[in-house]
Parts: sequence; structure tokens; C-alpha cells
Amino acid sequence: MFIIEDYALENPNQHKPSDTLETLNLEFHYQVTRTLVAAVAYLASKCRGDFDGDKDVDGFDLKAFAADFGRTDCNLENPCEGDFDGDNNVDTADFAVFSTDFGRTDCP
Ligand SMILES: [Ca+2]
Ligand SMILES: [Ca+2]
Ligand SMILES: [Ca+2]
Repeated sequence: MFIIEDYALENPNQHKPSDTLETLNLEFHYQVTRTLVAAVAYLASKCRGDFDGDKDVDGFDLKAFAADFGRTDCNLENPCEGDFDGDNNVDTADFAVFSTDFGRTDCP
């Protein structure tokens, strides 16, 4: 929610005595909050292991994950499928994330 607190450009009254409820752009706050809630809900429901993008996490996705499992050289030029925690390898910690979503068929 720091995004709302930090929009000095939008609210010329911020941190001034004129920063009152009356001078707030409540419609703007509402829209920003709505967008944030939708984004968080989308990210929470997204399947992180749906590598082939067909809205499920099944054996085909496991195959993609397994192909890079054990790599320790993931980087921007040569990314790994399945380095969920971004520590440049695909190990059991990443498998834990993958397995959480394995079997889902309701990926957005
Ligand atoms: Ca899939
Ligand atoms: Ca599939
Ligand atoms: Ca990793």
C-alpha cells in the first residue's frame, strides 16, 4: 500500500496542512486499491509451474522442470525453467514451489 502513500505527484497537498480528507482524490485511491487487490489476487492464483501455459501443472510441465533440475548456472542470458526463488539454481527449494501447484488445472 506504500504506492498510495507515495504518490506526491498526484496529490499537491501531501504533507501540507491542506492535506485533508476534503483535498484527497478518493476516486484515485479507490482505483489504485482496486488495481492492487486484483494484481495480488492474480499473482496468488497464478500457477508458477505452468511452463507450457496451458492452464494446468501436469506431467508436461514436470518434464520442463526436470530438464533444468540440478542446474546451477541460471542467468538472464540462459534462464532456467523453474528457478522460482531466483538464486540461479533449480534445486529442491524450487521443487517445493513447483509441487505446491502440481496437479492444478485452474491456472489463470
Ligand atoms: Ca501446463
Ligand atoms: Ca497440460
Ligand atoms: Ca532456485
